[in-house]
Amino acid sequence: MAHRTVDAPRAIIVAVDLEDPSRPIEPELEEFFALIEATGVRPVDTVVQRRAAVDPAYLVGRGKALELLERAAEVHATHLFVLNELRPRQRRNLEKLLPLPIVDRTMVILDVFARHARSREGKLQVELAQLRYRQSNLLGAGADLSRLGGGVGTRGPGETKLETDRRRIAQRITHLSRALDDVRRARRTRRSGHTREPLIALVGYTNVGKSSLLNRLARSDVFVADQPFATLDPTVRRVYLAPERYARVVDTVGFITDLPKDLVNAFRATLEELDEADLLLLVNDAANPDWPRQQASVLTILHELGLDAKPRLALFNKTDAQGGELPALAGLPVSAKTGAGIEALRSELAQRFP
Ligand SMILES: Nc1nc2c(ncn2[C@@H]2O[C@H](COP(=O)(O)OP(=O)(O)OP(=O)(O)O)[C@@H](O)[C@H]2O)c(=O)[nH]1
Ligand SMILES: [Mg+2]
Repeated sequence: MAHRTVDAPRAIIVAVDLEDPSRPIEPELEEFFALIEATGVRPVDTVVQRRAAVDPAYLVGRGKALELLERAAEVHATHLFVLNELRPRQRRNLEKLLPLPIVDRTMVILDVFARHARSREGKLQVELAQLRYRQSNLLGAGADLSRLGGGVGTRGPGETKLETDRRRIAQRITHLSRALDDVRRARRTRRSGHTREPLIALVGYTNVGKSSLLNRLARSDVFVADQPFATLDPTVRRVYLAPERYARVVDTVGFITDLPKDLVNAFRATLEELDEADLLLLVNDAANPDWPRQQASVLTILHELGLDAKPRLALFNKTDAQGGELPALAGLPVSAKTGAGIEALRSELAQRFP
């Protein structure tokens, strides 16, 4: 046993609950914990304040901010994580009050993306989104994740000390954009050589089991994990539908509520794969009581991507782990884990692509 342990960064989380009945805070907080854990940081305490509107100066009221300071010291927090969108003024004020680096939700999502990107295109897209976010939020060296060491942001673009020099950030952005164009051109050329087999895209909220379904359908071995954004790069597998009939099924990045704009833009090219799909398989997680909220976000994002007219088929995955009743006819029940419903799905697809 090692005597010296490297302590994982410890997060104190702050959130304002706006008491909007259409947006209960619990599922959003739970999702935030999962995102934070995926960056290697341990959530140790949470401070939630209910109020009608966020405080323009400190996000929470000043009194609550002082309480936050106390609690952060008590639990030996190393970072402050903020659930709500943080304006530059609120960030600056909180920075003055608390001796902790501040990390917002977009930065967390970007960090998870950076950890999981494997392809050259994926890596370029994430670094570009991180730099753009830093630029547009005027995050100075103080807010730079990569200087914290340990968990958050160690995969960020900061290794090259770019953060100290805005002009070099701009240059790096230009360089990355060009490199990305090259990679995309190459991908397009590759794609134009493809067969006329129908293209089916798995879409849905992160962690609903899209990659697991692909594996079930294609008997493949694509990476699956119980964490947000396990998949970043589009993966295509050939799937058997019926004798001598196959489709190509593409699995891609999952969606999340309030997907940061910089990320939607960064991943637009990847998501363009969806434009070419003949059918979208809309995957829901039947075992997650929060699925209606997740489904609503997915529909919003598809709308923003201009994909409203695309034929779709809704699926409810994880039916093996689901307790309550599913709304009748809302979608095809399947389980990637047990294989239940998979043959029904296969024949439904075969019917759609005769
Ligand atoms: N019980 C149960 N668990 C499942 C099922 N399908 C997937 N899972 C689990 O759900 C978690 C997420 O599965 P993934 O296939 O990685 O989900 P994904 O939608 O590809 O997730 P991202 O790529 O991260 O967006 C894993 O722990 C899977 O083992 C299922 O049918 N039943
Ligand atoms: Mg996946």
